[in-house]
Amino acid sequence: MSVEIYKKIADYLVAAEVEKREVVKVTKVIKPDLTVEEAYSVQNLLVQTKLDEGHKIIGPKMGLTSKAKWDQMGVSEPIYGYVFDYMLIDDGGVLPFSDLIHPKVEAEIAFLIGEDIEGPGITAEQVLAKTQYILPALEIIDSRYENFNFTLPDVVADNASTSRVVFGNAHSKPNEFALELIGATLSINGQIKEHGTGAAVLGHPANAIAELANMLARKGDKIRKREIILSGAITSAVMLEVGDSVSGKFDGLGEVTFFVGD
Ligand code: OOG
Ligand code: MG
Repeated sequence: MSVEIYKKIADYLVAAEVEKREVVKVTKVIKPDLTVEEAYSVQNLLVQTKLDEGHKIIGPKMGLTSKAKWDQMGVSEPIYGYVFDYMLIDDGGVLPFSDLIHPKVEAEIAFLIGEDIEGPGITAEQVLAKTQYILPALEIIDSRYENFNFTLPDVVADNASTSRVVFGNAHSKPNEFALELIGATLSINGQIKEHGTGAAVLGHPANAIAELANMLARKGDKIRKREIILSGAITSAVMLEVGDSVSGKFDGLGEVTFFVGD
């Protein structure tokens, strides 16, 4: 019985993404008592649907890892979702606005993983030792829910609003920087919209990756070699419009940009 309802919710959310239309949150119209654990079962089915369609996982991602995001979204617990190959946009490339519903952008620090990381009990130090490179990134989130209005189980079921990602071309070794001290700015059309530091992400972005490994361990899963993982937005997300020229600048890590086309 429950598997049927999880599948119904997964299909509801995949259809919203494919048809590029917002829907009412699951806890309002399908299952008011959906728990976070059940929501991850829905997410598993949604991910499986995409795998069955031939899409490949680039890596899991963390979300809701900073106070700025907690205050903006009204949900204050870290979550994870999955980034797929069809979501990638080249650094300096174009995001067609008409492909999405109501996109927002976030500045994030990404980790290219050099060795499998299997929880529980993983620490930030272990994550850094198994990280090959650090990359600057911009994530484009596009909640399938109207007005980005959701509860924790809703957003987990919706693959953590994951939609598109731009990874920067610059690669840095993790030991070259104190990631918690890196300053990041998010600018649109040359104007700074948001700024923050790496420490905003659970004290240190590697803590977010460690937390991810420990959360994945609860379902018998792990972080895999060669995955590229977003550690979560440093600042609030910013709404995008056609014609926006977007830039994320990270001290020492470099810049990543994209343009919003129609
Ligand atoms: C959920 C996704 C959050 C992040 O980096 O915090 C996220 C949302 O805000 O819609 O990707
Ligand atoms: Mg994000």
